[in-house]
Amino acid sequence: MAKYLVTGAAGFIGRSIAAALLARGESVRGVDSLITGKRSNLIGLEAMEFLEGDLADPAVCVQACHGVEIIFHEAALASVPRSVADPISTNRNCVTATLNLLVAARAAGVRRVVYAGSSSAYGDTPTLPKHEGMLPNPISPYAVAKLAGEHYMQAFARVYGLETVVLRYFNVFGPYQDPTSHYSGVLAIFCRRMLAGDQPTIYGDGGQSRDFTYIDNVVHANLLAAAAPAEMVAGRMMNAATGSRITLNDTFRILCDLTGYQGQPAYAPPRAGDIRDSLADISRARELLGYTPLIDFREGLRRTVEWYRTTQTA
Ligand code: UD2
Repeated sequence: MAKYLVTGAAGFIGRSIAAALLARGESVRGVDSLITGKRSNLIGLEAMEFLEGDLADPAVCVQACHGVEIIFHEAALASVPRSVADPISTNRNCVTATLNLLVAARAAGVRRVVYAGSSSAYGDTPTLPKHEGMLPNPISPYAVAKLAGEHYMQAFARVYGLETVVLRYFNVFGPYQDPTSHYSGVLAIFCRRMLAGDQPTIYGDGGQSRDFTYIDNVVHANLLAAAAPAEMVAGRMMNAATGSRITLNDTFRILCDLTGYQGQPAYAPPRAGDIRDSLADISRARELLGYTPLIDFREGLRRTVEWYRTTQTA
């Protein structure tokens, strides 16, 4: 019987958490609809019990939660522009799926759920860094959907005593992030294109900034959140990030060095729903989890470029 359930286990973040758990010798079940997750991401995770299914179907949630003690809920339909194009699908895969999972988790006697929140909840307010005491201000359907999941987590902690912990991720990047979709994260897209000698496109003037967070830091935060005493973390929400930011223009220049790309970026109009600046205050995660980032942005980007260099053929 699996002790841990990882939802979205064939996706970028879920697969990385599952790998870390397996490396520790834990028993892990993974569930994924394979809508955006990829079967190839399961290579190396053969010790994980894998269930293909859609959490928007309550029966799948029941099957996934059976016998489990702790859930890492990473399954989602990521991307702000995807949600602008199709808010119904984002709601189904982020909100309906999350509520179904919580209902099934409670019924199965699951002890703790660690939820992948999103920095998009803060919206486009000028205050930096973003701290957890700020009022949420979601401006895209994606941000609304991820924030609704946070509120469900907190409600299930208060009303049913489920130990839920929300980690608000800030622009996670690293190996296994899908670079092939128009809706992929910007660093995955840029790495792939620039390594292939193709021109990347910057939406807006490139002055927008992000607290890009290397995947190992987020995995670390999750493992800490699963292990922290309930009185410290149950029903709480905290940022998971690095606490530093960089603009897209500066990131492009670093990527030129790392990839050898010699051209200029193309510039296109800003995307609807986009946020200008994002930077986390990480003091709450430090205090509640003892979290400190393990890998800084430049080292993370170096490792990421190397991973794409060796795994992408075109
Ligand atoms: C949001 C969340 C992030 C995560 C993510 C999931 C914020 C601040 N961050 O990321 O935490 O939940 O959603 O999808 O809300 N861009 C280009 N060229 C490209 C692709 C993107 O210039 O080819 C720009 C894009 O317009 C944006 C920046 O790069 O200004 C980052 O875009 P992204 O899609 O990687 O992530 P973002 O910030 O929407």
